[in-house]
Amino acid sequence: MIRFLTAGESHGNKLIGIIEGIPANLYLDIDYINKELKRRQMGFGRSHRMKIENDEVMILSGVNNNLTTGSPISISIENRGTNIELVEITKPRPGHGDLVGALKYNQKGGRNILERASARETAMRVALGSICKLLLREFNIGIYSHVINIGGVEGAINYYNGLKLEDLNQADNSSIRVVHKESEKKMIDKIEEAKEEGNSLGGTIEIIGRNIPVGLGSHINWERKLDGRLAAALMGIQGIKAVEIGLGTMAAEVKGSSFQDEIVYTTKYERKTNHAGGIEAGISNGEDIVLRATMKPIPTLRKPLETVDMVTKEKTLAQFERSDVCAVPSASIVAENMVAYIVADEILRKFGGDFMEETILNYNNYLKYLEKR
Ligand code: EPS
Repeated sequence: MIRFLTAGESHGNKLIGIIEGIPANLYLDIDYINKELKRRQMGFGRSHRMKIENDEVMILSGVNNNLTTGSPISISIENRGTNIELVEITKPRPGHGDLVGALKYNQKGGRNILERASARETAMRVALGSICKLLLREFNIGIYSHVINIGGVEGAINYYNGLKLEDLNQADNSSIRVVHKESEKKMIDKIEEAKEEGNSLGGTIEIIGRNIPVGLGSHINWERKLDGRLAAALMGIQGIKAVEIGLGTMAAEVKGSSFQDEIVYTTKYERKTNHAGGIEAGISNGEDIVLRATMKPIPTLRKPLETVDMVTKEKTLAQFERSDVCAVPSASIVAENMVAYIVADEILRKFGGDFMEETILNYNNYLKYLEKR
């Protein structure tokens, strides 16, 4: 079982993370972790701060000679873009945590709330999640993502609409992680338009897990269901308002005979289609895991909305400070890494092992068992 914790504020000194439960002898490829951090920092529509930050991890414990030791791994990431004036936020931004957080924690305004609510924290989630990705790499499991909607502009290609694995690798070549060139252009135009207006945009991400074995998660109790755990992990990312699995909300539109995925046997059990998104009864079924997450538009607007001054209680306009216009491409990398965390945790729950060789042995044994079924 893996657990992790992050600490740190958006404009504080650094971010700190601890991850526990990673078996010993996993090769901790620091370049890979730093590359994941870089992927999160790209994206047309991000604020100027992304040019200032150059995220790199420092490993503080749990690793010796690039191999994990089985002890908790602790990491830090330096904050650089911290030279803004940290004024109190007493004109709370609608949709941000400013007001609710200030009331809950008895703060004058939203400053101490936004410092932690900020998506800056997701840099650490990516660093920790990428350790989980490294673990999954040992099992040849890959987690991919691409952007399929920005501000209502729908991408022409998605999982159910002709997406190929090569397309997924292409996502990193796009500044907004969109695989279809024409759609990409329309979405960039939409971001430009929102920027001009002092507005912001949300969008939808598709996340795909490949080569995930049958049998992760369980039907036996609600909190062990793989779909529930993945949904919670995605919903916990800043700004995410909806999560879908497989055909998702489309399930309401079709009859059972066209929704359910018929079972066939080749060299193993397979499905003719994958409307379920690779999960049945909370258990992975061996098909691709297909998830979608929708992010709302960023609440900080250069052309602010109406709010209430927390000092005078008068009607006013929300405070503005440096922010992104659209952070959907970055959120897709965070989503990949949160999914990697859940899948890696499920792998260890099922196969155990205090050191990687042991986990791999157990895993291969299970694959042998499956061959006989
Ligand atoms: C964010 C606002 C911006 C973003 C930040 C998230 O930061 P600042 O307020 O300093 O301009 O750049 O994102 C990151 C720093 C990051 O690493 O993703 C917010 O309000 O959530």
